[in-house]
Formats: sequence, structure tokens, C-alpha cells
Amino acid sequence: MHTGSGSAPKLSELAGHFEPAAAARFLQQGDTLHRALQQLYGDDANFAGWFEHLAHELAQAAAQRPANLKELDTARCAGPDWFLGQSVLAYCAYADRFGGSLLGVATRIPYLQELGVNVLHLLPFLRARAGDNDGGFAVSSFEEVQPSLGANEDLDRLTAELRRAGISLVADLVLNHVADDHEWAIAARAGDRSRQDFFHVLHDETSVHQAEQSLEEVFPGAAPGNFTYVPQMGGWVWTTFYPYQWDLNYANPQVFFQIAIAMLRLANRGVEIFRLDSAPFLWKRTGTTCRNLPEVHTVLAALRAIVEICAPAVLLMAEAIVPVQELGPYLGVGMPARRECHIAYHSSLMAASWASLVREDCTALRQVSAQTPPLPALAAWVTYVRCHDDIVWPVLQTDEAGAAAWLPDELRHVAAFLQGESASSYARGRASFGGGEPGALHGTNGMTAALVGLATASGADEYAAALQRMLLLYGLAMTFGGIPLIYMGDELGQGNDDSEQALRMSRLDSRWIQRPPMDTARLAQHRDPASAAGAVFTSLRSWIGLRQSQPALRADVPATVLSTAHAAVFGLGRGDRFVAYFNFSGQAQLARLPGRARWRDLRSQQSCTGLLPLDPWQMRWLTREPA
Ligand code: OTU
Repeated sequence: MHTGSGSAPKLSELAGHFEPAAAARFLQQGDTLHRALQQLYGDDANFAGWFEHLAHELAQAAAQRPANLKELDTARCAGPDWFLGQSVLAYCAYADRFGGSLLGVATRIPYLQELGVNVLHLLPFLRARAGDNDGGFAVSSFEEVQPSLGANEDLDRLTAELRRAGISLVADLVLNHVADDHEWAIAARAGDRSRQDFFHVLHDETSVHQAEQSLEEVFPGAAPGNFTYVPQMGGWVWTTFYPYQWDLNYANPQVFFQIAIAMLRLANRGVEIFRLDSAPFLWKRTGTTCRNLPEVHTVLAALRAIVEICAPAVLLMAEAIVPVQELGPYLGVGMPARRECHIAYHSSLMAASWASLVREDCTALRQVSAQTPPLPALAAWVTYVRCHDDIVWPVLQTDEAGAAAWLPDELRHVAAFLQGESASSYARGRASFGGGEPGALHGTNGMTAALVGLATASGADEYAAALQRMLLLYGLAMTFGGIPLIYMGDELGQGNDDSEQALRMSRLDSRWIQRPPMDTARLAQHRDPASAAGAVFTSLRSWIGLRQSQPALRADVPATVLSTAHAAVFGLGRGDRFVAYFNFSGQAQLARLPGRARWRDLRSQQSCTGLLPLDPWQMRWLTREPA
């Protein structure tokens, strides 16, 4: 860490460059920003001048923010808990698969509203590498929308229309790496030293070998190793993911600068939430796993301060697929003075709910719940069932003491079941990224419908059972406390993509099976409960409606795990007047309601006390009746 060189800048002088409202925020946050950046870059001889330059650019970005977004800033500063309400619901889709283009997505707004969605995550829509681009996660320009999806003006129009409809747009800020055809990479290959410094380039094979010793592979099989030889540079560039995704070097202050400004430009186009892709990987130190290093958190704290100064309506969302014990700091847990992201995916909860479903035993859920830290004010989990990536099993494997929370064998059984490898299985998933160490456990892919058995159900009873399993998992995501996220197609029970193209692409990277285009035939049936798609849509929709009426389901109401007699039953209290019970088994079960109180079932309106019957895979929500 830096020992402190040069004197602190005169923040009040620098504040003079900002418009009044932003100046006030700079005076509040400037010190936090300066401290974070000094820790990272203070040893640089030019640090003071660099910081001043950054402050100028921030002042400009803040000034250039359109008037309606400045109004949004004011409104959100006055009501900063807007994202914690029980009506907040997120939806995630690829723009092309959902609407064809950005303007096509705008035509889907009424559908999103019908579902109850007010946060929309569109997977990467900036100009991506030509050819393979990891579903857009290899970004060639932060300044330009992917031409096949539209023009920059279309993004402005989309965000304006979404905002009018009360929907906040989430965009990926793919900040760990850029595509090998981004101008920085092109210049680096052409010999530009200052651009080579944007990346981590190792010049001898021994160093590569040394670094690999402590690193893991994120895409074993599909993209083995963490380095890619680039003949033009006579060296190996760090590529954690695909060889065409070059990791950025955050030890270089210019990288931080460029990414921060890129983020603000997108914020000024109306992006309200940034999903910080692959956040744990931002900082490298050989000899470590290069995940979750302390400097990662300093970078995030600096980005947070920048957002607070220049675009305070904006939220940061951590994509950190790490065990829950390592997740807290991304939301500022345990660091009272430090703020990082506002929201973060709870991937351990997601994986644990699948493990519990397969095992018909909620041990994993109970453990993950126990390990989930209470969050500071104005922070929340994103709770979800599926996404465009795999269910990553290792997030469940260890606890703080390094003890296995779940034995690899048990997890292997769970994965095999979901991958349809056991005779009794209703699921049709696929293993992700084979080819790593023999026997290593990685992840499982598949659409929710394919994993809960909707896709293989024959007959009404099996379909109904599979639908119950789906509602159980989505129900947990709606109950746990956080922002529930629906993955496009799930609300219509859409199965895996079995197109020729998906099958071809999934041979290397089976995540492609869960990225189908929106099934418009299903979409057309969404209001018809007698149709397969409509049965899913209408039942999910009715739970969403019920959730909206329950203040106990706000993200910031404390959650407690309730004791239950049977291992397959999970119970969750929210506040002291709301309880939920989840039967993770295919047999009817009983749960004992807390205390002597009478409870009212929110669906049937029946009043109950004592033992609560649960049908197979049923979720029940109850509120305490007045004494
Ligand atoms: C993220 O993924 C994205 O969600 C993936 O779609 C991208 O391929 C990847 O980054 C590279 O941009 O890095 O911190 O195991 O869960 O790669 C977690 C697969 C990530 C993903 C993992 C994840």
C-alpha cells in the first residue's frame, strides 16, 4: 500500500470546476475518492496532476449529464432506498434474442410491465469483437452500440422510453478485459508501449508458468490457461477468459481513468445500473489466485465515489461469483466507512437452492443462509434462479475455515442429476467447461424449464409437478430478501435452445443452450393459463402480484431461518409477521408454524395454527393474524 506522497489536493479548489450540485457532492466524496486512488496510484510521480485531470473530466461528465437525468439524480438522492421495495423486480435478456434490436426491446415494454418488471438487464450491447465474442463480453468499443442492435441514438431512445415506463436499464460494464480488436489492443499489438501498459504482458515463459501455479481456470476446456501468446508483442498477454479477452491492467492509472469515463458516458445515456462484470479479477498479483484481492475493493470504492459525485442516481452491481463469505465486502459488509457496490448476485443462494431441490434436503440452503451476512443500509442481494452463465458449484464448496460445506461427491451427484445423467432424473442440463482437472467439478447449464423437468414432463401431473418446482425456486428468490431476477424465457417455461447453431456453439461452451431467442409462439400464449407457457406465466405473475402487496418482502426487512422438523422443508421469516415455507421434496410434509399465533395463508386466505401441511414442492406465504 502507498505510504503517501505529495500533499492532499485542495478539494475545495477542484470543486470549483463542478456545477453547484455536483460540487457539493464532490466536497462530500472527493476525499474518499482521493484516498482510494492514492492507495492504488499514489506512488506514481504524476499522481497529483493525474488526480486533478481526473477531477476535471468528472466535472465535465457531471455537467454534460442531460437535465432529465439530473432530475433523476435529485429524486434518487432524496429517496435512495428506491431499489429495496417489494415491487422491485428484474429481468435479464439478450437484446437481440428478446427484441431483435434495442428499439425492438422498446416494443416489449408493455410485456415487461405486465409481468411487473422495473429493472431490465440487457446483456452486453456495446460493439463486440467481430467473430466469437463470448456473447458480447469481448467489448471492442465502450463508446458505440453494437451496430446489429442499433445506433447510439437508439440507446438514448430506449433508456428514455424505459424510464418513462418506470424501468431502470442495467448495462454490463465489462471492465476486467477488452476484446483483442479494441483499439487499445490493436495499438498494443502494433508496438505502442503506452497501450501495452494497458494490459499485463509477460515476456518469458518461466513467468507465465510461475503465474499459472496459483491461478485457476475459469473456462477449462474451452479456454485453458490464463495467458495467450501474441507474436507481435513477443509476449504472453493475460487472458483469464477466452484468448481474445485481454485483461486490463488496473495498476495503470490510465486504465482506471478510461473505464471510469466510459462508465459515466453510458450513465449519461441513461444507463441506471452497471453490472460490473467479473469484478473479483480486476487486480493481479502473481503468487495469488488473483481473485478478490484487496485492491479490487479499492477500485470499486473509487468507482462508487465517482458515481456518487457525477451520477448519484446510478447503482453499481457486483458480478462476483465467489463463495458467500467473500461476497460481503463487495456490498461494504464489515467496512463501515467504505461503500462499494449497491447490489450483488447471490450466487451461493442460487446454487444452494438447486442442490436442495435435487437432494430433497435443504442443508445447503440452511448453511448458505447462515453464512449470508446482514447487509449495511442501502445494499441488497440480487436473488435469481438461472442466468446466461452456468450454475457454478464451487461457490458452495468451502466455508471460512476451509471446511467443505458440501462434499464434492454430493455436489457431483447434484450436477449429474441436473445433467440428466441419473436414470431417475427429470432434468436435461449439461455440464459446463469440461476438460479441466480430471474429476474437477465446475458448473451446470440449462434453462430453468429444462432443469426442473418442464421440458420432459409427459402428462398434466408431471407438468404440474415441474411447474411447482419452478415456482418453488422463483418463490425462494422472491422471499429471501433482495431484488429477484427473472431470466428471459423462464416466465414462459421456455426450454433449452436445441437449434443447430446452439448445439454447434455449445460443443465448446455449453452455456449456449440457455440462450435461446424468445419463443414468440409461447409469448403469444402468455395470458392463456390453459397453455403450457401461459400456465407458467400466470402462476408466476400471481406470486409477483402478491409479493407487491407485502412490505415484509422489502429487501431491507431482516430474514430469519425458521426451524423445521423435516430436512426437506425450508422456512424463512421476514420481519415478525411474515413466514414462508418451502417443501423441497416430492412428498407432502408438515411444518410447525411459529408460536401460538394464528397465521393466514396469503393465497387461500385460510387461517391456520400449529401444523402447516405442504404439498410436494409447495411454497406457502403466511402473515400473522392480529392477536
Ligand atoms: C462473466 O462470468 C460473464 O457473466 C460471462 O458471461 C463471461 O463469459 C465472463 O464474465 C467473461 O466476461 O467471471 O466472476 O463460470 O460465471 O465467467 C464470474 C462462468 C465470472 C461465469 C464467470 C463469470
